[in-house]
Amino acid sequence: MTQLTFPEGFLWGTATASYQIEGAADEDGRGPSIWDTFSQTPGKTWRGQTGRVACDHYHRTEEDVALMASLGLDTYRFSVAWPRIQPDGTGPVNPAGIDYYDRLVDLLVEAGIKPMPTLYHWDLPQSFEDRGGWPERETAERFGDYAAIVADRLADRVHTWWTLNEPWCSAFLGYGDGHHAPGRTEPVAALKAAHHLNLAHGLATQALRAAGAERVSIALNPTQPRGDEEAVRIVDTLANRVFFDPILKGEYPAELFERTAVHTDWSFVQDGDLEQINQRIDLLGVNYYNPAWFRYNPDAPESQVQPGSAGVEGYRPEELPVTDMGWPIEPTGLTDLLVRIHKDYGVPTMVTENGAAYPTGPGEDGEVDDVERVDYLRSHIAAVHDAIEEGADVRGYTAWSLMDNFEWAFGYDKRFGIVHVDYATQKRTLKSSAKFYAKVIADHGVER
Ligand code: IFM
Repeated sequence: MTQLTFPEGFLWGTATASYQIEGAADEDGRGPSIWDTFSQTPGKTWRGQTGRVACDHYHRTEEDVALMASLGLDTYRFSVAWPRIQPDGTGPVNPAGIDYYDRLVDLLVEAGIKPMPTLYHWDLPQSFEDRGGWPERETAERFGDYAAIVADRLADRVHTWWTLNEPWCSAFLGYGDGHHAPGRTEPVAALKAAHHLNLAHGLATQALRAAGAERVSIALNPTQPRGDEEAVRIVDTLANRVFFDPILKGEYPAELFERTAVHTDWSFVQDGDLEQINQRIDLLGVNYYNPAWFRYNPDAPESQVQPGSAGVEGYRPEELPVTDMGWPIEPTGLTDLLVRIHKDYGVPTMVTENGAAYPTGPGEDGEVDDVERVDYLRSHIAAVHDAIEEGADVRGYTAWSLMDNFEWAFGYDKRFGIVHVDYATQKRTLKSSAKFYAKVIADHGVER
């Protein structure tokens, strides 16, 4: 075994998201979000489960921050629920909502953990969706206002801000194949949503800077495509460069317009939008779980999730092991992705999510020995080290997730936590992976 040591200042964190852990869905003035509506719609989530109670983190915040401190975390990436701050998405601030995050930030700072809020992790106030949702420009504009409200209160203590989490999911799962809220299946709406999410990022970045934010970023979930050259280029354009290029270069790739011309002429991109989007960011957040494989086949129909993808078909190599999500395990994909972003865009990165679902629960002795997750984390942390060795400027690693939680359409069936949650009692138990991760943090490195 060789000990791989990380550069000084490299940060170790965990991440969660408001709707996945908080619960308290109707408390202290929180308004409904698209995920409340979607999860209460029959057939949309596993066993009709919702985030109404989730991990009850809203009432157990102190206990959970103490848990984080016991792991020695440098950072914690949580998300702010827009419907707690502005129950209708616009208009007056709900004092109890902003007070809640103010207290969370204080608790983190007291525990020596750098707070990293994400402003949007999918819980759009329902009132926006009632007026058209992300395909409407108004949603992006109001997001800028909301960012200013949150930053005004928290910016003095926040280490790094993340405007959006995985806008690909919001646009293409939310409005393309409909597996996520709001559950629409409209290709044009998905493309409009992608643009308005980019615009929302740009407007929020400017609002955050104006309020004195020190570091601003966005957490993307780029696909790491593998397969033949043609298919890889197309997927990269449609799924990755639709975000990378406007945010980091101020342009959309011409091939994106060509391949989606069957759906739209993109006239919803207004003069000046690309300048608004192309704001300086301090680093790029990269969420990575697995690569995806594609081949070019001129007869393949467009996949519903990705408008413009006609001619590309996905496949899965049989030989790779998979997690409980059925996602193949391939750590080199993370190295390749980080190195590629470094080479093509020259921006520092942070791994803002990485982890694996496994069902392991407590044994007779009460211990949760999730050996597969330990292997997954070990190999992927080593893959980050490989990327650094290859020249990528990677500033940190964030395990998804701190605790088991509401895994969207999969409900509570899939467990990503390094901390086990017994949903009947809300008891938290450190899994072997949490103990392993605490040692990685203490050693500032991992053995391979
Ligand atoms: O749980 C999600 C998270 O909300 C966003 N990224 C992927 C995770 C696992 O599916």
